[in-house]
Amino acid sequence: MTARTTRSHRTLALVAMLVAAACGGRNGGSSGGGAGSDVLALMNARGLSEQDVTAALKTYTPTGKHDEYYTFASGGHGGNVIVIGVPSMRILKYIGVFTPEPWQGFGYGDDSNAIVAQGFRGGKEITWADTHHPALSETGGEYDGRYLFINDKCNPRVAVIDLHDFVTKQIVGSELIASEHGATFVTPDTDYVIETSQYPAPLGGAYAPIEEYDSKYRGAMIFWRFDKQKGRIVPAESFAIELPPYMQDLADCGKKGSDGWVFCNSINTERAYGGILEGKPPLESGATQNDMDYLHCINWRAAEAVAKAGKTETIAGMRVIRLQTALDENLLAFVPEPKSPHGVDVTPNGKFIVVSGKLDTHVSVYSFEKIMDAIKSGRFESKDPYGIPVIGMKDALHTQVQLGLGPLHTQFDAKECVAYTSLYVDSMVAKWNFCEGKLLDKLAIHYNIGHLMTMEGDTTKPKGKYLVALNKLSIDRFNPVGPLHPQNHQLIDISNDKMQLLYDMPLPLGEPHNAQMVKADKIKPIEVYKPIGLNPYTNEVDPHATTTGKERIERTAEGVHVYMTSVRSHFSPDIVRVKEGDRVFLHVTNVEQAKDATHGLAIGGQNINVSLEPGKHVNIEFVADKAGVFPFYCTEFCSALHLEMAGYLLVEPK
Ligand code: RUQ
Ligand code: CUA
Repeated sequence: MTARTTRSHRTLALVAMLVAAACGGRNGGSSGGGAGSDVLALMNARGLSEQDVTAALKTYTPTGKHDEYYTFASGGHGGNVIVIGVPSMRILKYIGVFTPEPWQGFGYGDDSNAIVAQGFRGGKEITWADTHHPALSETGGEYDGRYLFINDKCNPRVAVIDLHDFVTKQIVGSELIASEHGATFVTPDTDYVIETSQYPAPLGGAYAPIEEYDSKYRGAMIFWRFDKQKGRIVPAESFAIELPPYMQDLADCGKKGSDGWVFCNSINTERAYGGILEGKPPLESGATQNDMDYLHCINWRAAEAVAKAGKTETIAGMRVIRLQTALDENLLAFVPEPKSPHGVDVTPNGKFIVVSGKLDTHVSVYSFEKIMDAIKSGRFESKDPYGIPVIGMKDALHTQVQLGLGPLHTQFDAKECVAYTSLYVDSMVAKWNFCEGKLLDKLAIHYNIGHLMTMEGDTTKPKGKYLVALNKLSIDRFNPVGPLHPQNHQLIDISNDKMQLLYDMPLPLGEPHNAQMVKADKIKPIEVYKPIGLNPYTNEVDPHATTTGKERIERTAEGVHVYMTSVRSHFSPDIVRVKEGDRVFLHVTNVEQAKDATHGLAIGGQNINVSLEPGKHVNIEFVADKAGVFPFYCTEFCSALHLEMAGYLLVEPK
């Protein structure tokens, strides 16, 4: 038998099996004609291999079928979040976060403007962000499906997205720090959302010459207190810990036995700051002189008590535990980590901390128990220049495993002790065993892998099954679209000993830094806003909500208040008369409750575009500063008479 006929036979058998399964055995034994040979012909015509066909069958999701998992991916410098179904890799939604999102009517005139404005810094309007790390809220170390957090690396901010309606509800930021990267990470019960500075600067936004880097520049880790009941961060109950001017990077919280601690890696413990034109080495070479940087081990529960006891100083409105206090209170110890490390990930059992050295071929697996032993017995090998005790590498290490070039991030399997690490330089995923320190399998992925995500793979109960490689810049992968390439998510089947690549998904937005994947049945979104008149930003019936028959226009000292309803297929009132210079308040309630009764309201020349999902109430405020005739209309194709769902704003000249 030739290789080709063997392949055909195996494929036929596979197809026959599938057809049999699908048709309840009607075409069971047929291995020659019918559906089987059609599929073979199709495979030949499209040049598909048996591998391709299995991959297709593992991902294809027929019309009307739902996906088993949700992915929440960062939209990179799109400043948003992308919701994707797994395994189909179909995009389900873009959630506007720091960046206005017209489809959601987010940031185009209604109450959401106030959310976007929460993200302005020092009076500057900022409407973009570099979103990196989404984090799902957890209860007992497992995803609870309620909230999603995401950070902005450029303008240090953290956003709260409520997953009951997939809407951004809050943005917080502190001028304590000038940039960040290590965010967002949650404690196992989401008591805190952690955000850590990256590029050191004087705390609170002051100026100091860069030559005073060692003495005046600092890092800080912010613990944003999260109120799960209200679904909001409480800045007044949040606090920070001052850190030395290293570039703190990613963090992960302890779990189970290590709950109460957070581990944060760092780069540039050399404290290089560049100066190419001033005769100094570029930052990148200055920052890679040492063989070791420092893994920061922080006792956040003890820090919380220190903050509660008032041993803080307020800087830029944030309560800060100064470095000396942190030392006096034993909140902080270092462990050496090789060499310009990147990812840090706590294993699901909470016993080990995995760190990848970007410039080292190993992953280092530290033992929480050993670290605690060293701290308790005061066994330190040295102190850093700021007096922070450093535990000896051998006193903390469980094992090191050589995986390949440029290891970055690690995720975990449902199978005991099994981990997956991205290898940026090799463009591979390594599967390995962190208990025994053994490499198990490697898979070449397309190119430039950064993060990778397994199903609930950073919780205490990973679900295995799929892994997504988040690859930066999809050179040569898809039809060319000019010099700015899409990014590429690759779906990988990890249910067997050998990993199998299943699917390439171009992502036409910013770098897909990181993602979280959660079992779909944990997410329970509402379908309409109830009761009618609900304001999604207060989660209460809006005081300006209107019911059918109560629509009206009232002129007050502040301006003109229009109480409007929308219903298929009209706005009422549909003629709004105001005078040039009037402040106009449009209070619009969508009084419908059918799932598909979404309207939109757009007004020409005013940059106003809001989304009116069933039951939702919005408040729009603007100044009618130009006399003229401004048609407004519904932007969602809501009915056969959708085009007729329109009205006029008439601004009479003064
Ligand atoms: S980082 S590619 Cu912004 Cu998460 Cu590692
Ligand atoms: Cu309402 Cu179109």
